[in-house]
Amino acid sequence: MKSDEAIDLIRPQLKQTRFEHTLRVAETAVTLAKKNNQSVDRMELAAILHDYAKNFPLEDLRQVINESELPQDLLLYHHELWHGPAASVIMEREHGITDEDIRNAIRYHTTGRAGMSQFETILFVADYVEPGRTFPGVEEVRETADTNLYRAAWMALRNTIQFLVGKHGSVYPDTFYAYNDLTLRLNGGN
Ligand code: DGI
Ligand code: FE
Ligand code: FE
Repeated sequence: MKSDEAIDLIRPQLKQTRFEHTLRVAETAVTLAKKNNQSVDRMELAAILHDYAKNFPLEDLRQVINESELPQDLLLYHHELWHGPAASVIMEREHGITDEDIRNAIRYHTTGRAGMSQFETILFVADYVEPGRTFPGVEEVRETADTNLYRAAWMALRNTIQFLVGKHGSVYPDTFYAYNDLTLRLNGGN
């Protein structure tokens, strides 16, 4: 799939503000891909597709997960966690996306996971720091992303965990696994 085909695919599925977010994520991810010698075209495609299922009815997302090989425990957690995994399945089944890096980047873009590839980490960070984001602390993560991709991902995970715990929410295990994995990778075991 080419990026203009991907844009035609997502545009009718997304609200205007979500579509604009997606274009900013793509631009940010492409910049980070260039800086880290990752494949620019594949990164752009992953970014354009990452929120494909974000505005789907929740019953549709639930059904996609139910009828897939995805872990069913996703359905016990916040519905915000459903659109990435669901999109990765739909892209493979209905749109012939077989590229593992692209599918994993889409699948794990919300939660992260232990052992994220550099490709996945770039989309994860780009989604967090795109210029439209105004989370508390985002500016520090944005600056860090320029020089230390994995530290930026660690900071984004830390902020998200703190945010979720602060509002007494649940945290999906993959988010903790991602945070712990990067803590060990960055600090060598502390
Ligand atoms: O789809 P976007 O808004 O672009 O961003 P996203 O896919 O990263 O969704 C982010 C929201 O999901 C984030 O603001 C918090 C929420 N969320 C709920 N439960 C969890 C979670 N995020 C993570 N990482 N882990 C959770 O368990
Ligand atoms: Fe998302
Ligand atoms: Fe997004």
